[in-house]
Amino acid sequence: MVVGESGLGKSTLINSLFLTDLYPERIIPGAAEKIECTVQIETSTVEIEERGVKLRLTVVDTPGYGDAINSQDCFSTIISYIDDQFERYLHDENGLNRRHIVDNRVHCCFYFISPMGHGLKPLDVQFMKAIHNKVNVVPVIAKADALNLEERQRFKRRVLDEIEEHDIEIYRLPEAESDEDEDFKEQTRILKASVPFAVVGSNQKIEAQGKEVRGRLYPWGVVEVENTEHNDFLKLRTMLITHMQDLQEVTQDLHYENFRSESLKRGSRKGAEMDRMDKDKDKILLEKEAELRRMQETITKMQAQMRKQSESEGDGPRGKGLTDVARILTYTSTSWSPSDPLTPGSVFMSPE
Ligand SMILES: Nc1nc2c(ncn2[C@@H]2O[C@H](COP(=O)(O)OP(=O)(O)OP(=O)(O)O)[C@@H](O)[C@H]2O)c(=O)[nH]1
Ligand SMILES: [Mg+2]
Repeated sequence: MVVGESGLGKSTLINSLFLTDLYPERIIPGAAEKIECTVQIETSTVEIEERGVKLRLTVVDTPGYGDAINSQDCFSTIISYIDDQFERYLHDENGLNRRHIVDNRVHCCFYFISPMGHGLKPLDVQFMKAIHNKVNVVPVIAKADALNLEERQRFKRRVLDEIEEHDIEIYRLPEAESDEDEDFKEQTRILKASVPFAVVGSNQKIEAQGKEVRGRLYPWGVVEVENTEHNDFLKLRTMLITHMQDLQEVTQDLHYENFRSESLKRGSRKGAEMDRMDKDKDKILLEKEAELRRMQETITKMQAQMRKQSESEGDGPRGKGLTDVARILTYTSTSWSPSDPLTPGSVFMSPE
């Protein structure tokens, strides 16, 4: 995934990385349109072959971020996209067809930093902090041709210092294992030292020293994209390819686990709430039953007392007694409350 301010060369870098033109008919919006521009997430699948190994990647481009006034919308769209992929994976993992899960989780996010400022902008800090627990963030200094080598080094140092200062967790390349060959160890050391990668992208082929290269033509010469002396493009590409497995593992073990446990917690909180509601319902039902039982007992006692009374007055067992019960029952249903139980004595205090 590529994220960053608009116009920093995200789409161009994707094209340069995968030698494709993802947007051959793209029209770059004018300034007036750019204000309206919101994040539009576009995904494309690319197949790359590296030393005979075919890799299929999903590239997620987020054009226009940072140029819209409503930057919070940009944030939430990208964050929702990342969460959605986790959610889908979790759903598939819990489903029946677990063998054929398509893993569309975001394993790596190139975060583009403008070379024009003095380091990170407040929005960069805010955004990186919002995603650093969800995805492997790889900071990238865009349009490195805007800086000379000295400025580039200074800028890199500053960005790293600010990342530390703000407790931003970026993706850390793992140390090479001791049994790896020396070349790989050296490569890892160089890659580690190059973070944040200062890159140049281009979709143009230019003639330089008799050969055609991807690059940018300036009056003073050509900046070659695939030249490690000119910029870190090749290092970024190497990092992505050689550490793809580690990026996936960190996503699985750290970011996805975070998401999964959060989602379980959310689920169990919901479950506990439902349990509590069920218990409350049971309690109310029990109270109602006890209430009914008490009423029933009162009525039975009253009936017995009435029967006794009418027998002693010489009336038949039915008649007056029944009307009294009817009256009492009406009374009971309107004014009886569990805290104010009627005693048979008070019931017989007939208003007449
Ligand atoms: N100088 C310089 N210009 C570049 C570089 N990469 C891209 N550009 C130019 O910057 C402009 C914007 O490039 P895009 O790739 O469209 O930028 P984006 O980040 O995708 O922009 P949005 O999609 O609007 O977010 C184009 O004119 C590119 O040619 C670079 O490394 N150096
Ligand atoms: Mg773009």
